[in-house]
Amino acid sequence: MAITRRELIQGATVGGAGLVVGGVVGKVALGDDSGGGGGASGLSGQAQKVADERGLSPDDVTRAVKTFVPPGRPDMDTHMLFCSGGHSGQVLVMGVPSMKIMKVIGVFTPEPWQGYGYGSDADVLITGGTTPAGGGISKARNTLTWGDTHHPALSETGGEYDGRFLYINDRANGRIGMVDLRDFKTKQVLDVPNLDSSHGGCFVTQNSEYVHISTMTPTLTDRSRATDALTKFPDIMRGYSTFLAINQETGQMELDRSFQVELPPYTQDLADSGKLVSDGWVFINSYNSEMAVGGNNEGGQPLEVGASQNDFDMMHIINWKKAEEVVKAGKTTTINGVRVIKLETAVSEGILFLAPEPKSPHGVDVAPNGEYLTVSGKLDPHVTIYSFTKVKAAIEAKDFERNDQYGVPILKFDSIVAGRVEVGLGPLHTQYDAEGHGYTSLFLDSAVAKWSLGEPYFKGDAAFQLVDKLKVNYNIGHLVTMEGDTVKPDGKYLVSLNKWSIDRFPAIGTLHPQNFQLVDLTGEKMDVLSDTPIGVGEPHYVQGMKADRIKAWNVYPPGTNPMTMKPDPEAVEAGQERSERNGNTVEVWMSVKRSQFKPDIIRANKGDKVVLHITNIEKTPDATHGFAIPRYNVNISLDPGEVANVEFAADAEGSYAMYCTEFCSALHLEMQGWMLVSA
Ligand code: RUQ
Ligand code: CUA
Repeated sequence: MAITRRELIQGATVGGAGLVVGGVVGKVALGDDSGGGGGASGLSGQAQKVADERGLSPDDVTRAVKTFVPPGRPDMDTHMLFCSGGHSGQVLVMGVPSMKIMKVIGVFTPEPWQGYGYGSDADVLITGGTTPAGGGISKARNTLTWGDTHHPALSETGGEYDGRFLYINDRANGRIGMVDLRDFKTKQVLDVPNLDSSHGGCFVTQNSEYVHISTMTPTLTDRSRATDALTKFPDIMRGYSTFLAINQETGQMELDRSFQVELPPYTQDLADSGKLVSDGWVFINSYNSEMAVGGNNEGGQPLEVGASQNDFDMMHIINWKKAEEVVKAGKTTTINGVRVIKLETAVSEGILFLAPEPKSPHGVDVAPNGEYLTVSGKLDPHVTIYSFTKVKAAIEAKDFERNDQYGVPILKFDSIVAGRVEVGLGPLHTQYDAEGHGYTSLFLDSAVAKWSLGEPYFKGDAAFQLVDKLKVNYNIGHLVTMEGDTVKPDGKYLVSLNKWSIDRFPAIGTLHPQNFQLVDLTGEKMDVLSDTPIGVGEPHYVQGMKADRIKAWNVYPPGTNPMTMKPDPEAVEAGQERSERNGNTVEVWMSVKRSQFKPDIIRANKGDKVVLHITNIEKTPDATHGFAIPRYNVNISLDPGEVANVEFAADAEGSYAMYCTEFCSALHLEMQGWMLVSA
């Protein structure tokens, strides 16, 4: 049974193409239940009857056929979305075009089904989650019970997704998590020094040398100066662009190989990595270069007014390859456990430059060829497209307008802009297809604008033109095209991430779900294929990857600890189970399989330390077992082959019926045992 299924799943990723082509799809698409006949022009027989009964128009039927995934055809979800779960602190994995949620991955909050966050050694929320050096308030952060997952960043090789790791930042608390795509589990939560918050600055460099994360609100690195923080804001607050070095084997971020570039205390916002011609550079847009601090209750202006004074804010342009050399040369200062290139050094070494961006900018998105950088102005109906070639030439020629108050050179707007396109109201984010189109979300218009880039994609009058506009429902924030952040977008679909849904779903209370709209990009006009309610968090941003890039393990080799993906020294095989008492420590080596725990009785005295090493000795995929101890908040999940180590104090006496939380077999309810804690 299991082998058949595995073959099917492998068929989906390896040999799936054979299933898709040929007569199978043709027959289903035409809805001919007799298995023959049926014309490409329309429906026949029963399919037409059903469409009529349900009041479906021919367009509805076409959309349904484009998105329907028949039972048992996993290969037909050609792409996978990795979605931030917003305030849920989790990541959602969804299939495209089905738009079905396949997985919820706990990152910054516990995920009960997978036993994530309940005290096993796989619980990086408790055992990790702080910087080795302590990021100032790490202890307080350890008690955090939520995070705001924001910008997912899939690892890349040569600017293409490689299906190895996923990084995601915590907007609220300046942390970053790493999900291992071998088993889709979170392996690291890092509390990034000198970052109190972060927004859209999370991405990987072209070959995943680094994952980047930058401050949003500037940081008070000397926490003892809170009283002066707002009055001496320009002097004592700073931004930080962080390059976290990635271990290529494990995906772990290694702080001792990482560095930061200190930035002016503007509010650094969205960021993106250079690619191909611009590899080695990063771009961070900012707002509030006015350095407004609010204070409407202390005689000041509201922040929204103070931060909207300037006609231009500043895009930060950082040469990270050069920064790497400066770090190697030792020209850094260690602040809170990380090497920092101070602002003066960044200027004198030619690492940091600024470029004017119009009207409360949002988003900086690098085109697939690395040449174009698109910035939106939230208060400007245009997108501005910069040319990297021009940026580089201006830097080399030292063609600067002036320096800002920190001495950072500001490039001349007119000498680096390639084009501007009037797209509509409230432009935010841009994605691309492979043919040289940009797709920009318009928050105020509730629309997606499709427009053309310049050469080599479009020449002369055809360049920088609005091509199409699509209404979405409603208030779009981000949007994503498949592989749209890479050098090779796979532009068949776009997903519009809408903040509001108002009337799109049945009434389910005063807070409506957010709405992911799947958009077909293959026709001349963009077309909305489906609405998908998302009732979790505020799913903020998403990356979409070809499904066949995922090389997830089907089952762990026996005795694997997911934290290392290697054999766990405490793993047991059948027959090796035992318990030992050593002073006040009770240590148990337990196996689990259908349908028993062995040993199934644990005896402890009140005050003992209990250490459990639990091995799921099953080899069959999906033969997962849970292990829960009521009232002790112990809730572990063990996939076949997996080992978990748990430690807790037996501090409450009584008899506790441990049980398997997974409906694993006909005798699942009998998969139970006792923990007896005596006075
Ligand atoms: S950024 S507003 Cu991802 Cu638009 Cu948060
Ligand atoms: Cu194991 Cu239920």
